[in-house]
Amino acid sequence: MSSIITELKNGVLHIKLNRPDLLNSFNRVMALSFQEALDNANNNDEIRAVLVTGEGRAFCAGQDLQEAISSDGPELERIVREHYNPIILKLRNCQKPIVCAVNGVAAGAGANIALACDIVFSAKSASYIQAFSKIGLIPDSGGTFTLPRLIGFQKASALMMLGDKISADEAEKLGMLYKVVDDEKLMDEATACAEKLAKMPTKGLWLTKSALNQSMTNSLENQLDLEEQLQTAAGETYDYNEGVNAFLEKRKPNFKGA
Ligand code: T3D
Repeated sequence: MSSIITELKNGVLHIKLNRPDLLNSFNRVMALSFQEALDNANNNDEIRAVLVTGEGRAFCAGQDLQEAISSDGPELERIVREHYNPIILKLRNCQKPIVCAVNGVAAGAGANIALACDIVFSAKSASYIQAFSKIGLIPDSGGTFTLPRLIGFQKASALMMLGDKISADEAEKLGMLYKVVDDEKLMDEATACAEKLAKMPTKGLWLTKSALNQSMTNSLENQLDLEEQLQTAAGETYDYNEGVNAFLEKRKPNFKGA
């Protein structure tokens, strides 16, 4: 059984984490397969958006702790360097928008991988746990970068130190995610969003994501310079021309993603 299932449909690469018996926790094979799927999303022009979700009752319980303590398994340093760091960089640097449908509990690296996606939908029954402190670890997978920027330093400190489980509604209220939806509507809503993105100007969306990525660390002056540079690049795309012409001609645009 493959630990990552992929399917390309209507311009969207669906990526499903598939180790449901272990709540989709990551072992090395799954981490490397996930990276491969993200590389494919980035490099294949037919893919214009990505949708990540989990099989079964969980989204992802983070690192497979059996593997982490096994003498045959990769040591902790390699797990972070070769599994989670590349996953987060590939999510943030993927030139296609990434929607995440959190279908159940998201713990440890599983929570921080979800938060690194561009638009996060959550099932109402899902929950979020910065589980690391409970086993003496620090939050990895970009958590110490992303979470304080999403919800503020104080709330992030408390969630990371206490390791409390929070509900989807609470996570939405804190600003951790885009939208909570009823469980039975989760996949329909998240798929509709990904399919909508897949018909939009892909290059423009990537330039937007790139600007947002850099806004995390830039000064206002540097960010304004960056906007000038990226707007110039956006103005050179086919889709910009098509968008303006369609508006003026009062018709629907037909974006190519170029
Ligand atoms: O080397 C390193 O570790 C560095 C990398 C760090 C990155 C990290 O992600 S560290 C954080 C690792 N994750 C956790 O600490 C979370 C562990 N899991 C849980 O706390 C709970 O399972 C949940 C809160 C996520 C869900 O609880 P519940 O009660 O709904 O389910 P459960 O009964 O605990 O789990 C169901 C099964 O999945 C169970 O197996 P069994 O008894 O049916 O055979 C459980 O052992 C297994 N499972 C759940 N999480 C993991 C796991 N097995 C291995 N690794 C897991 N992370």
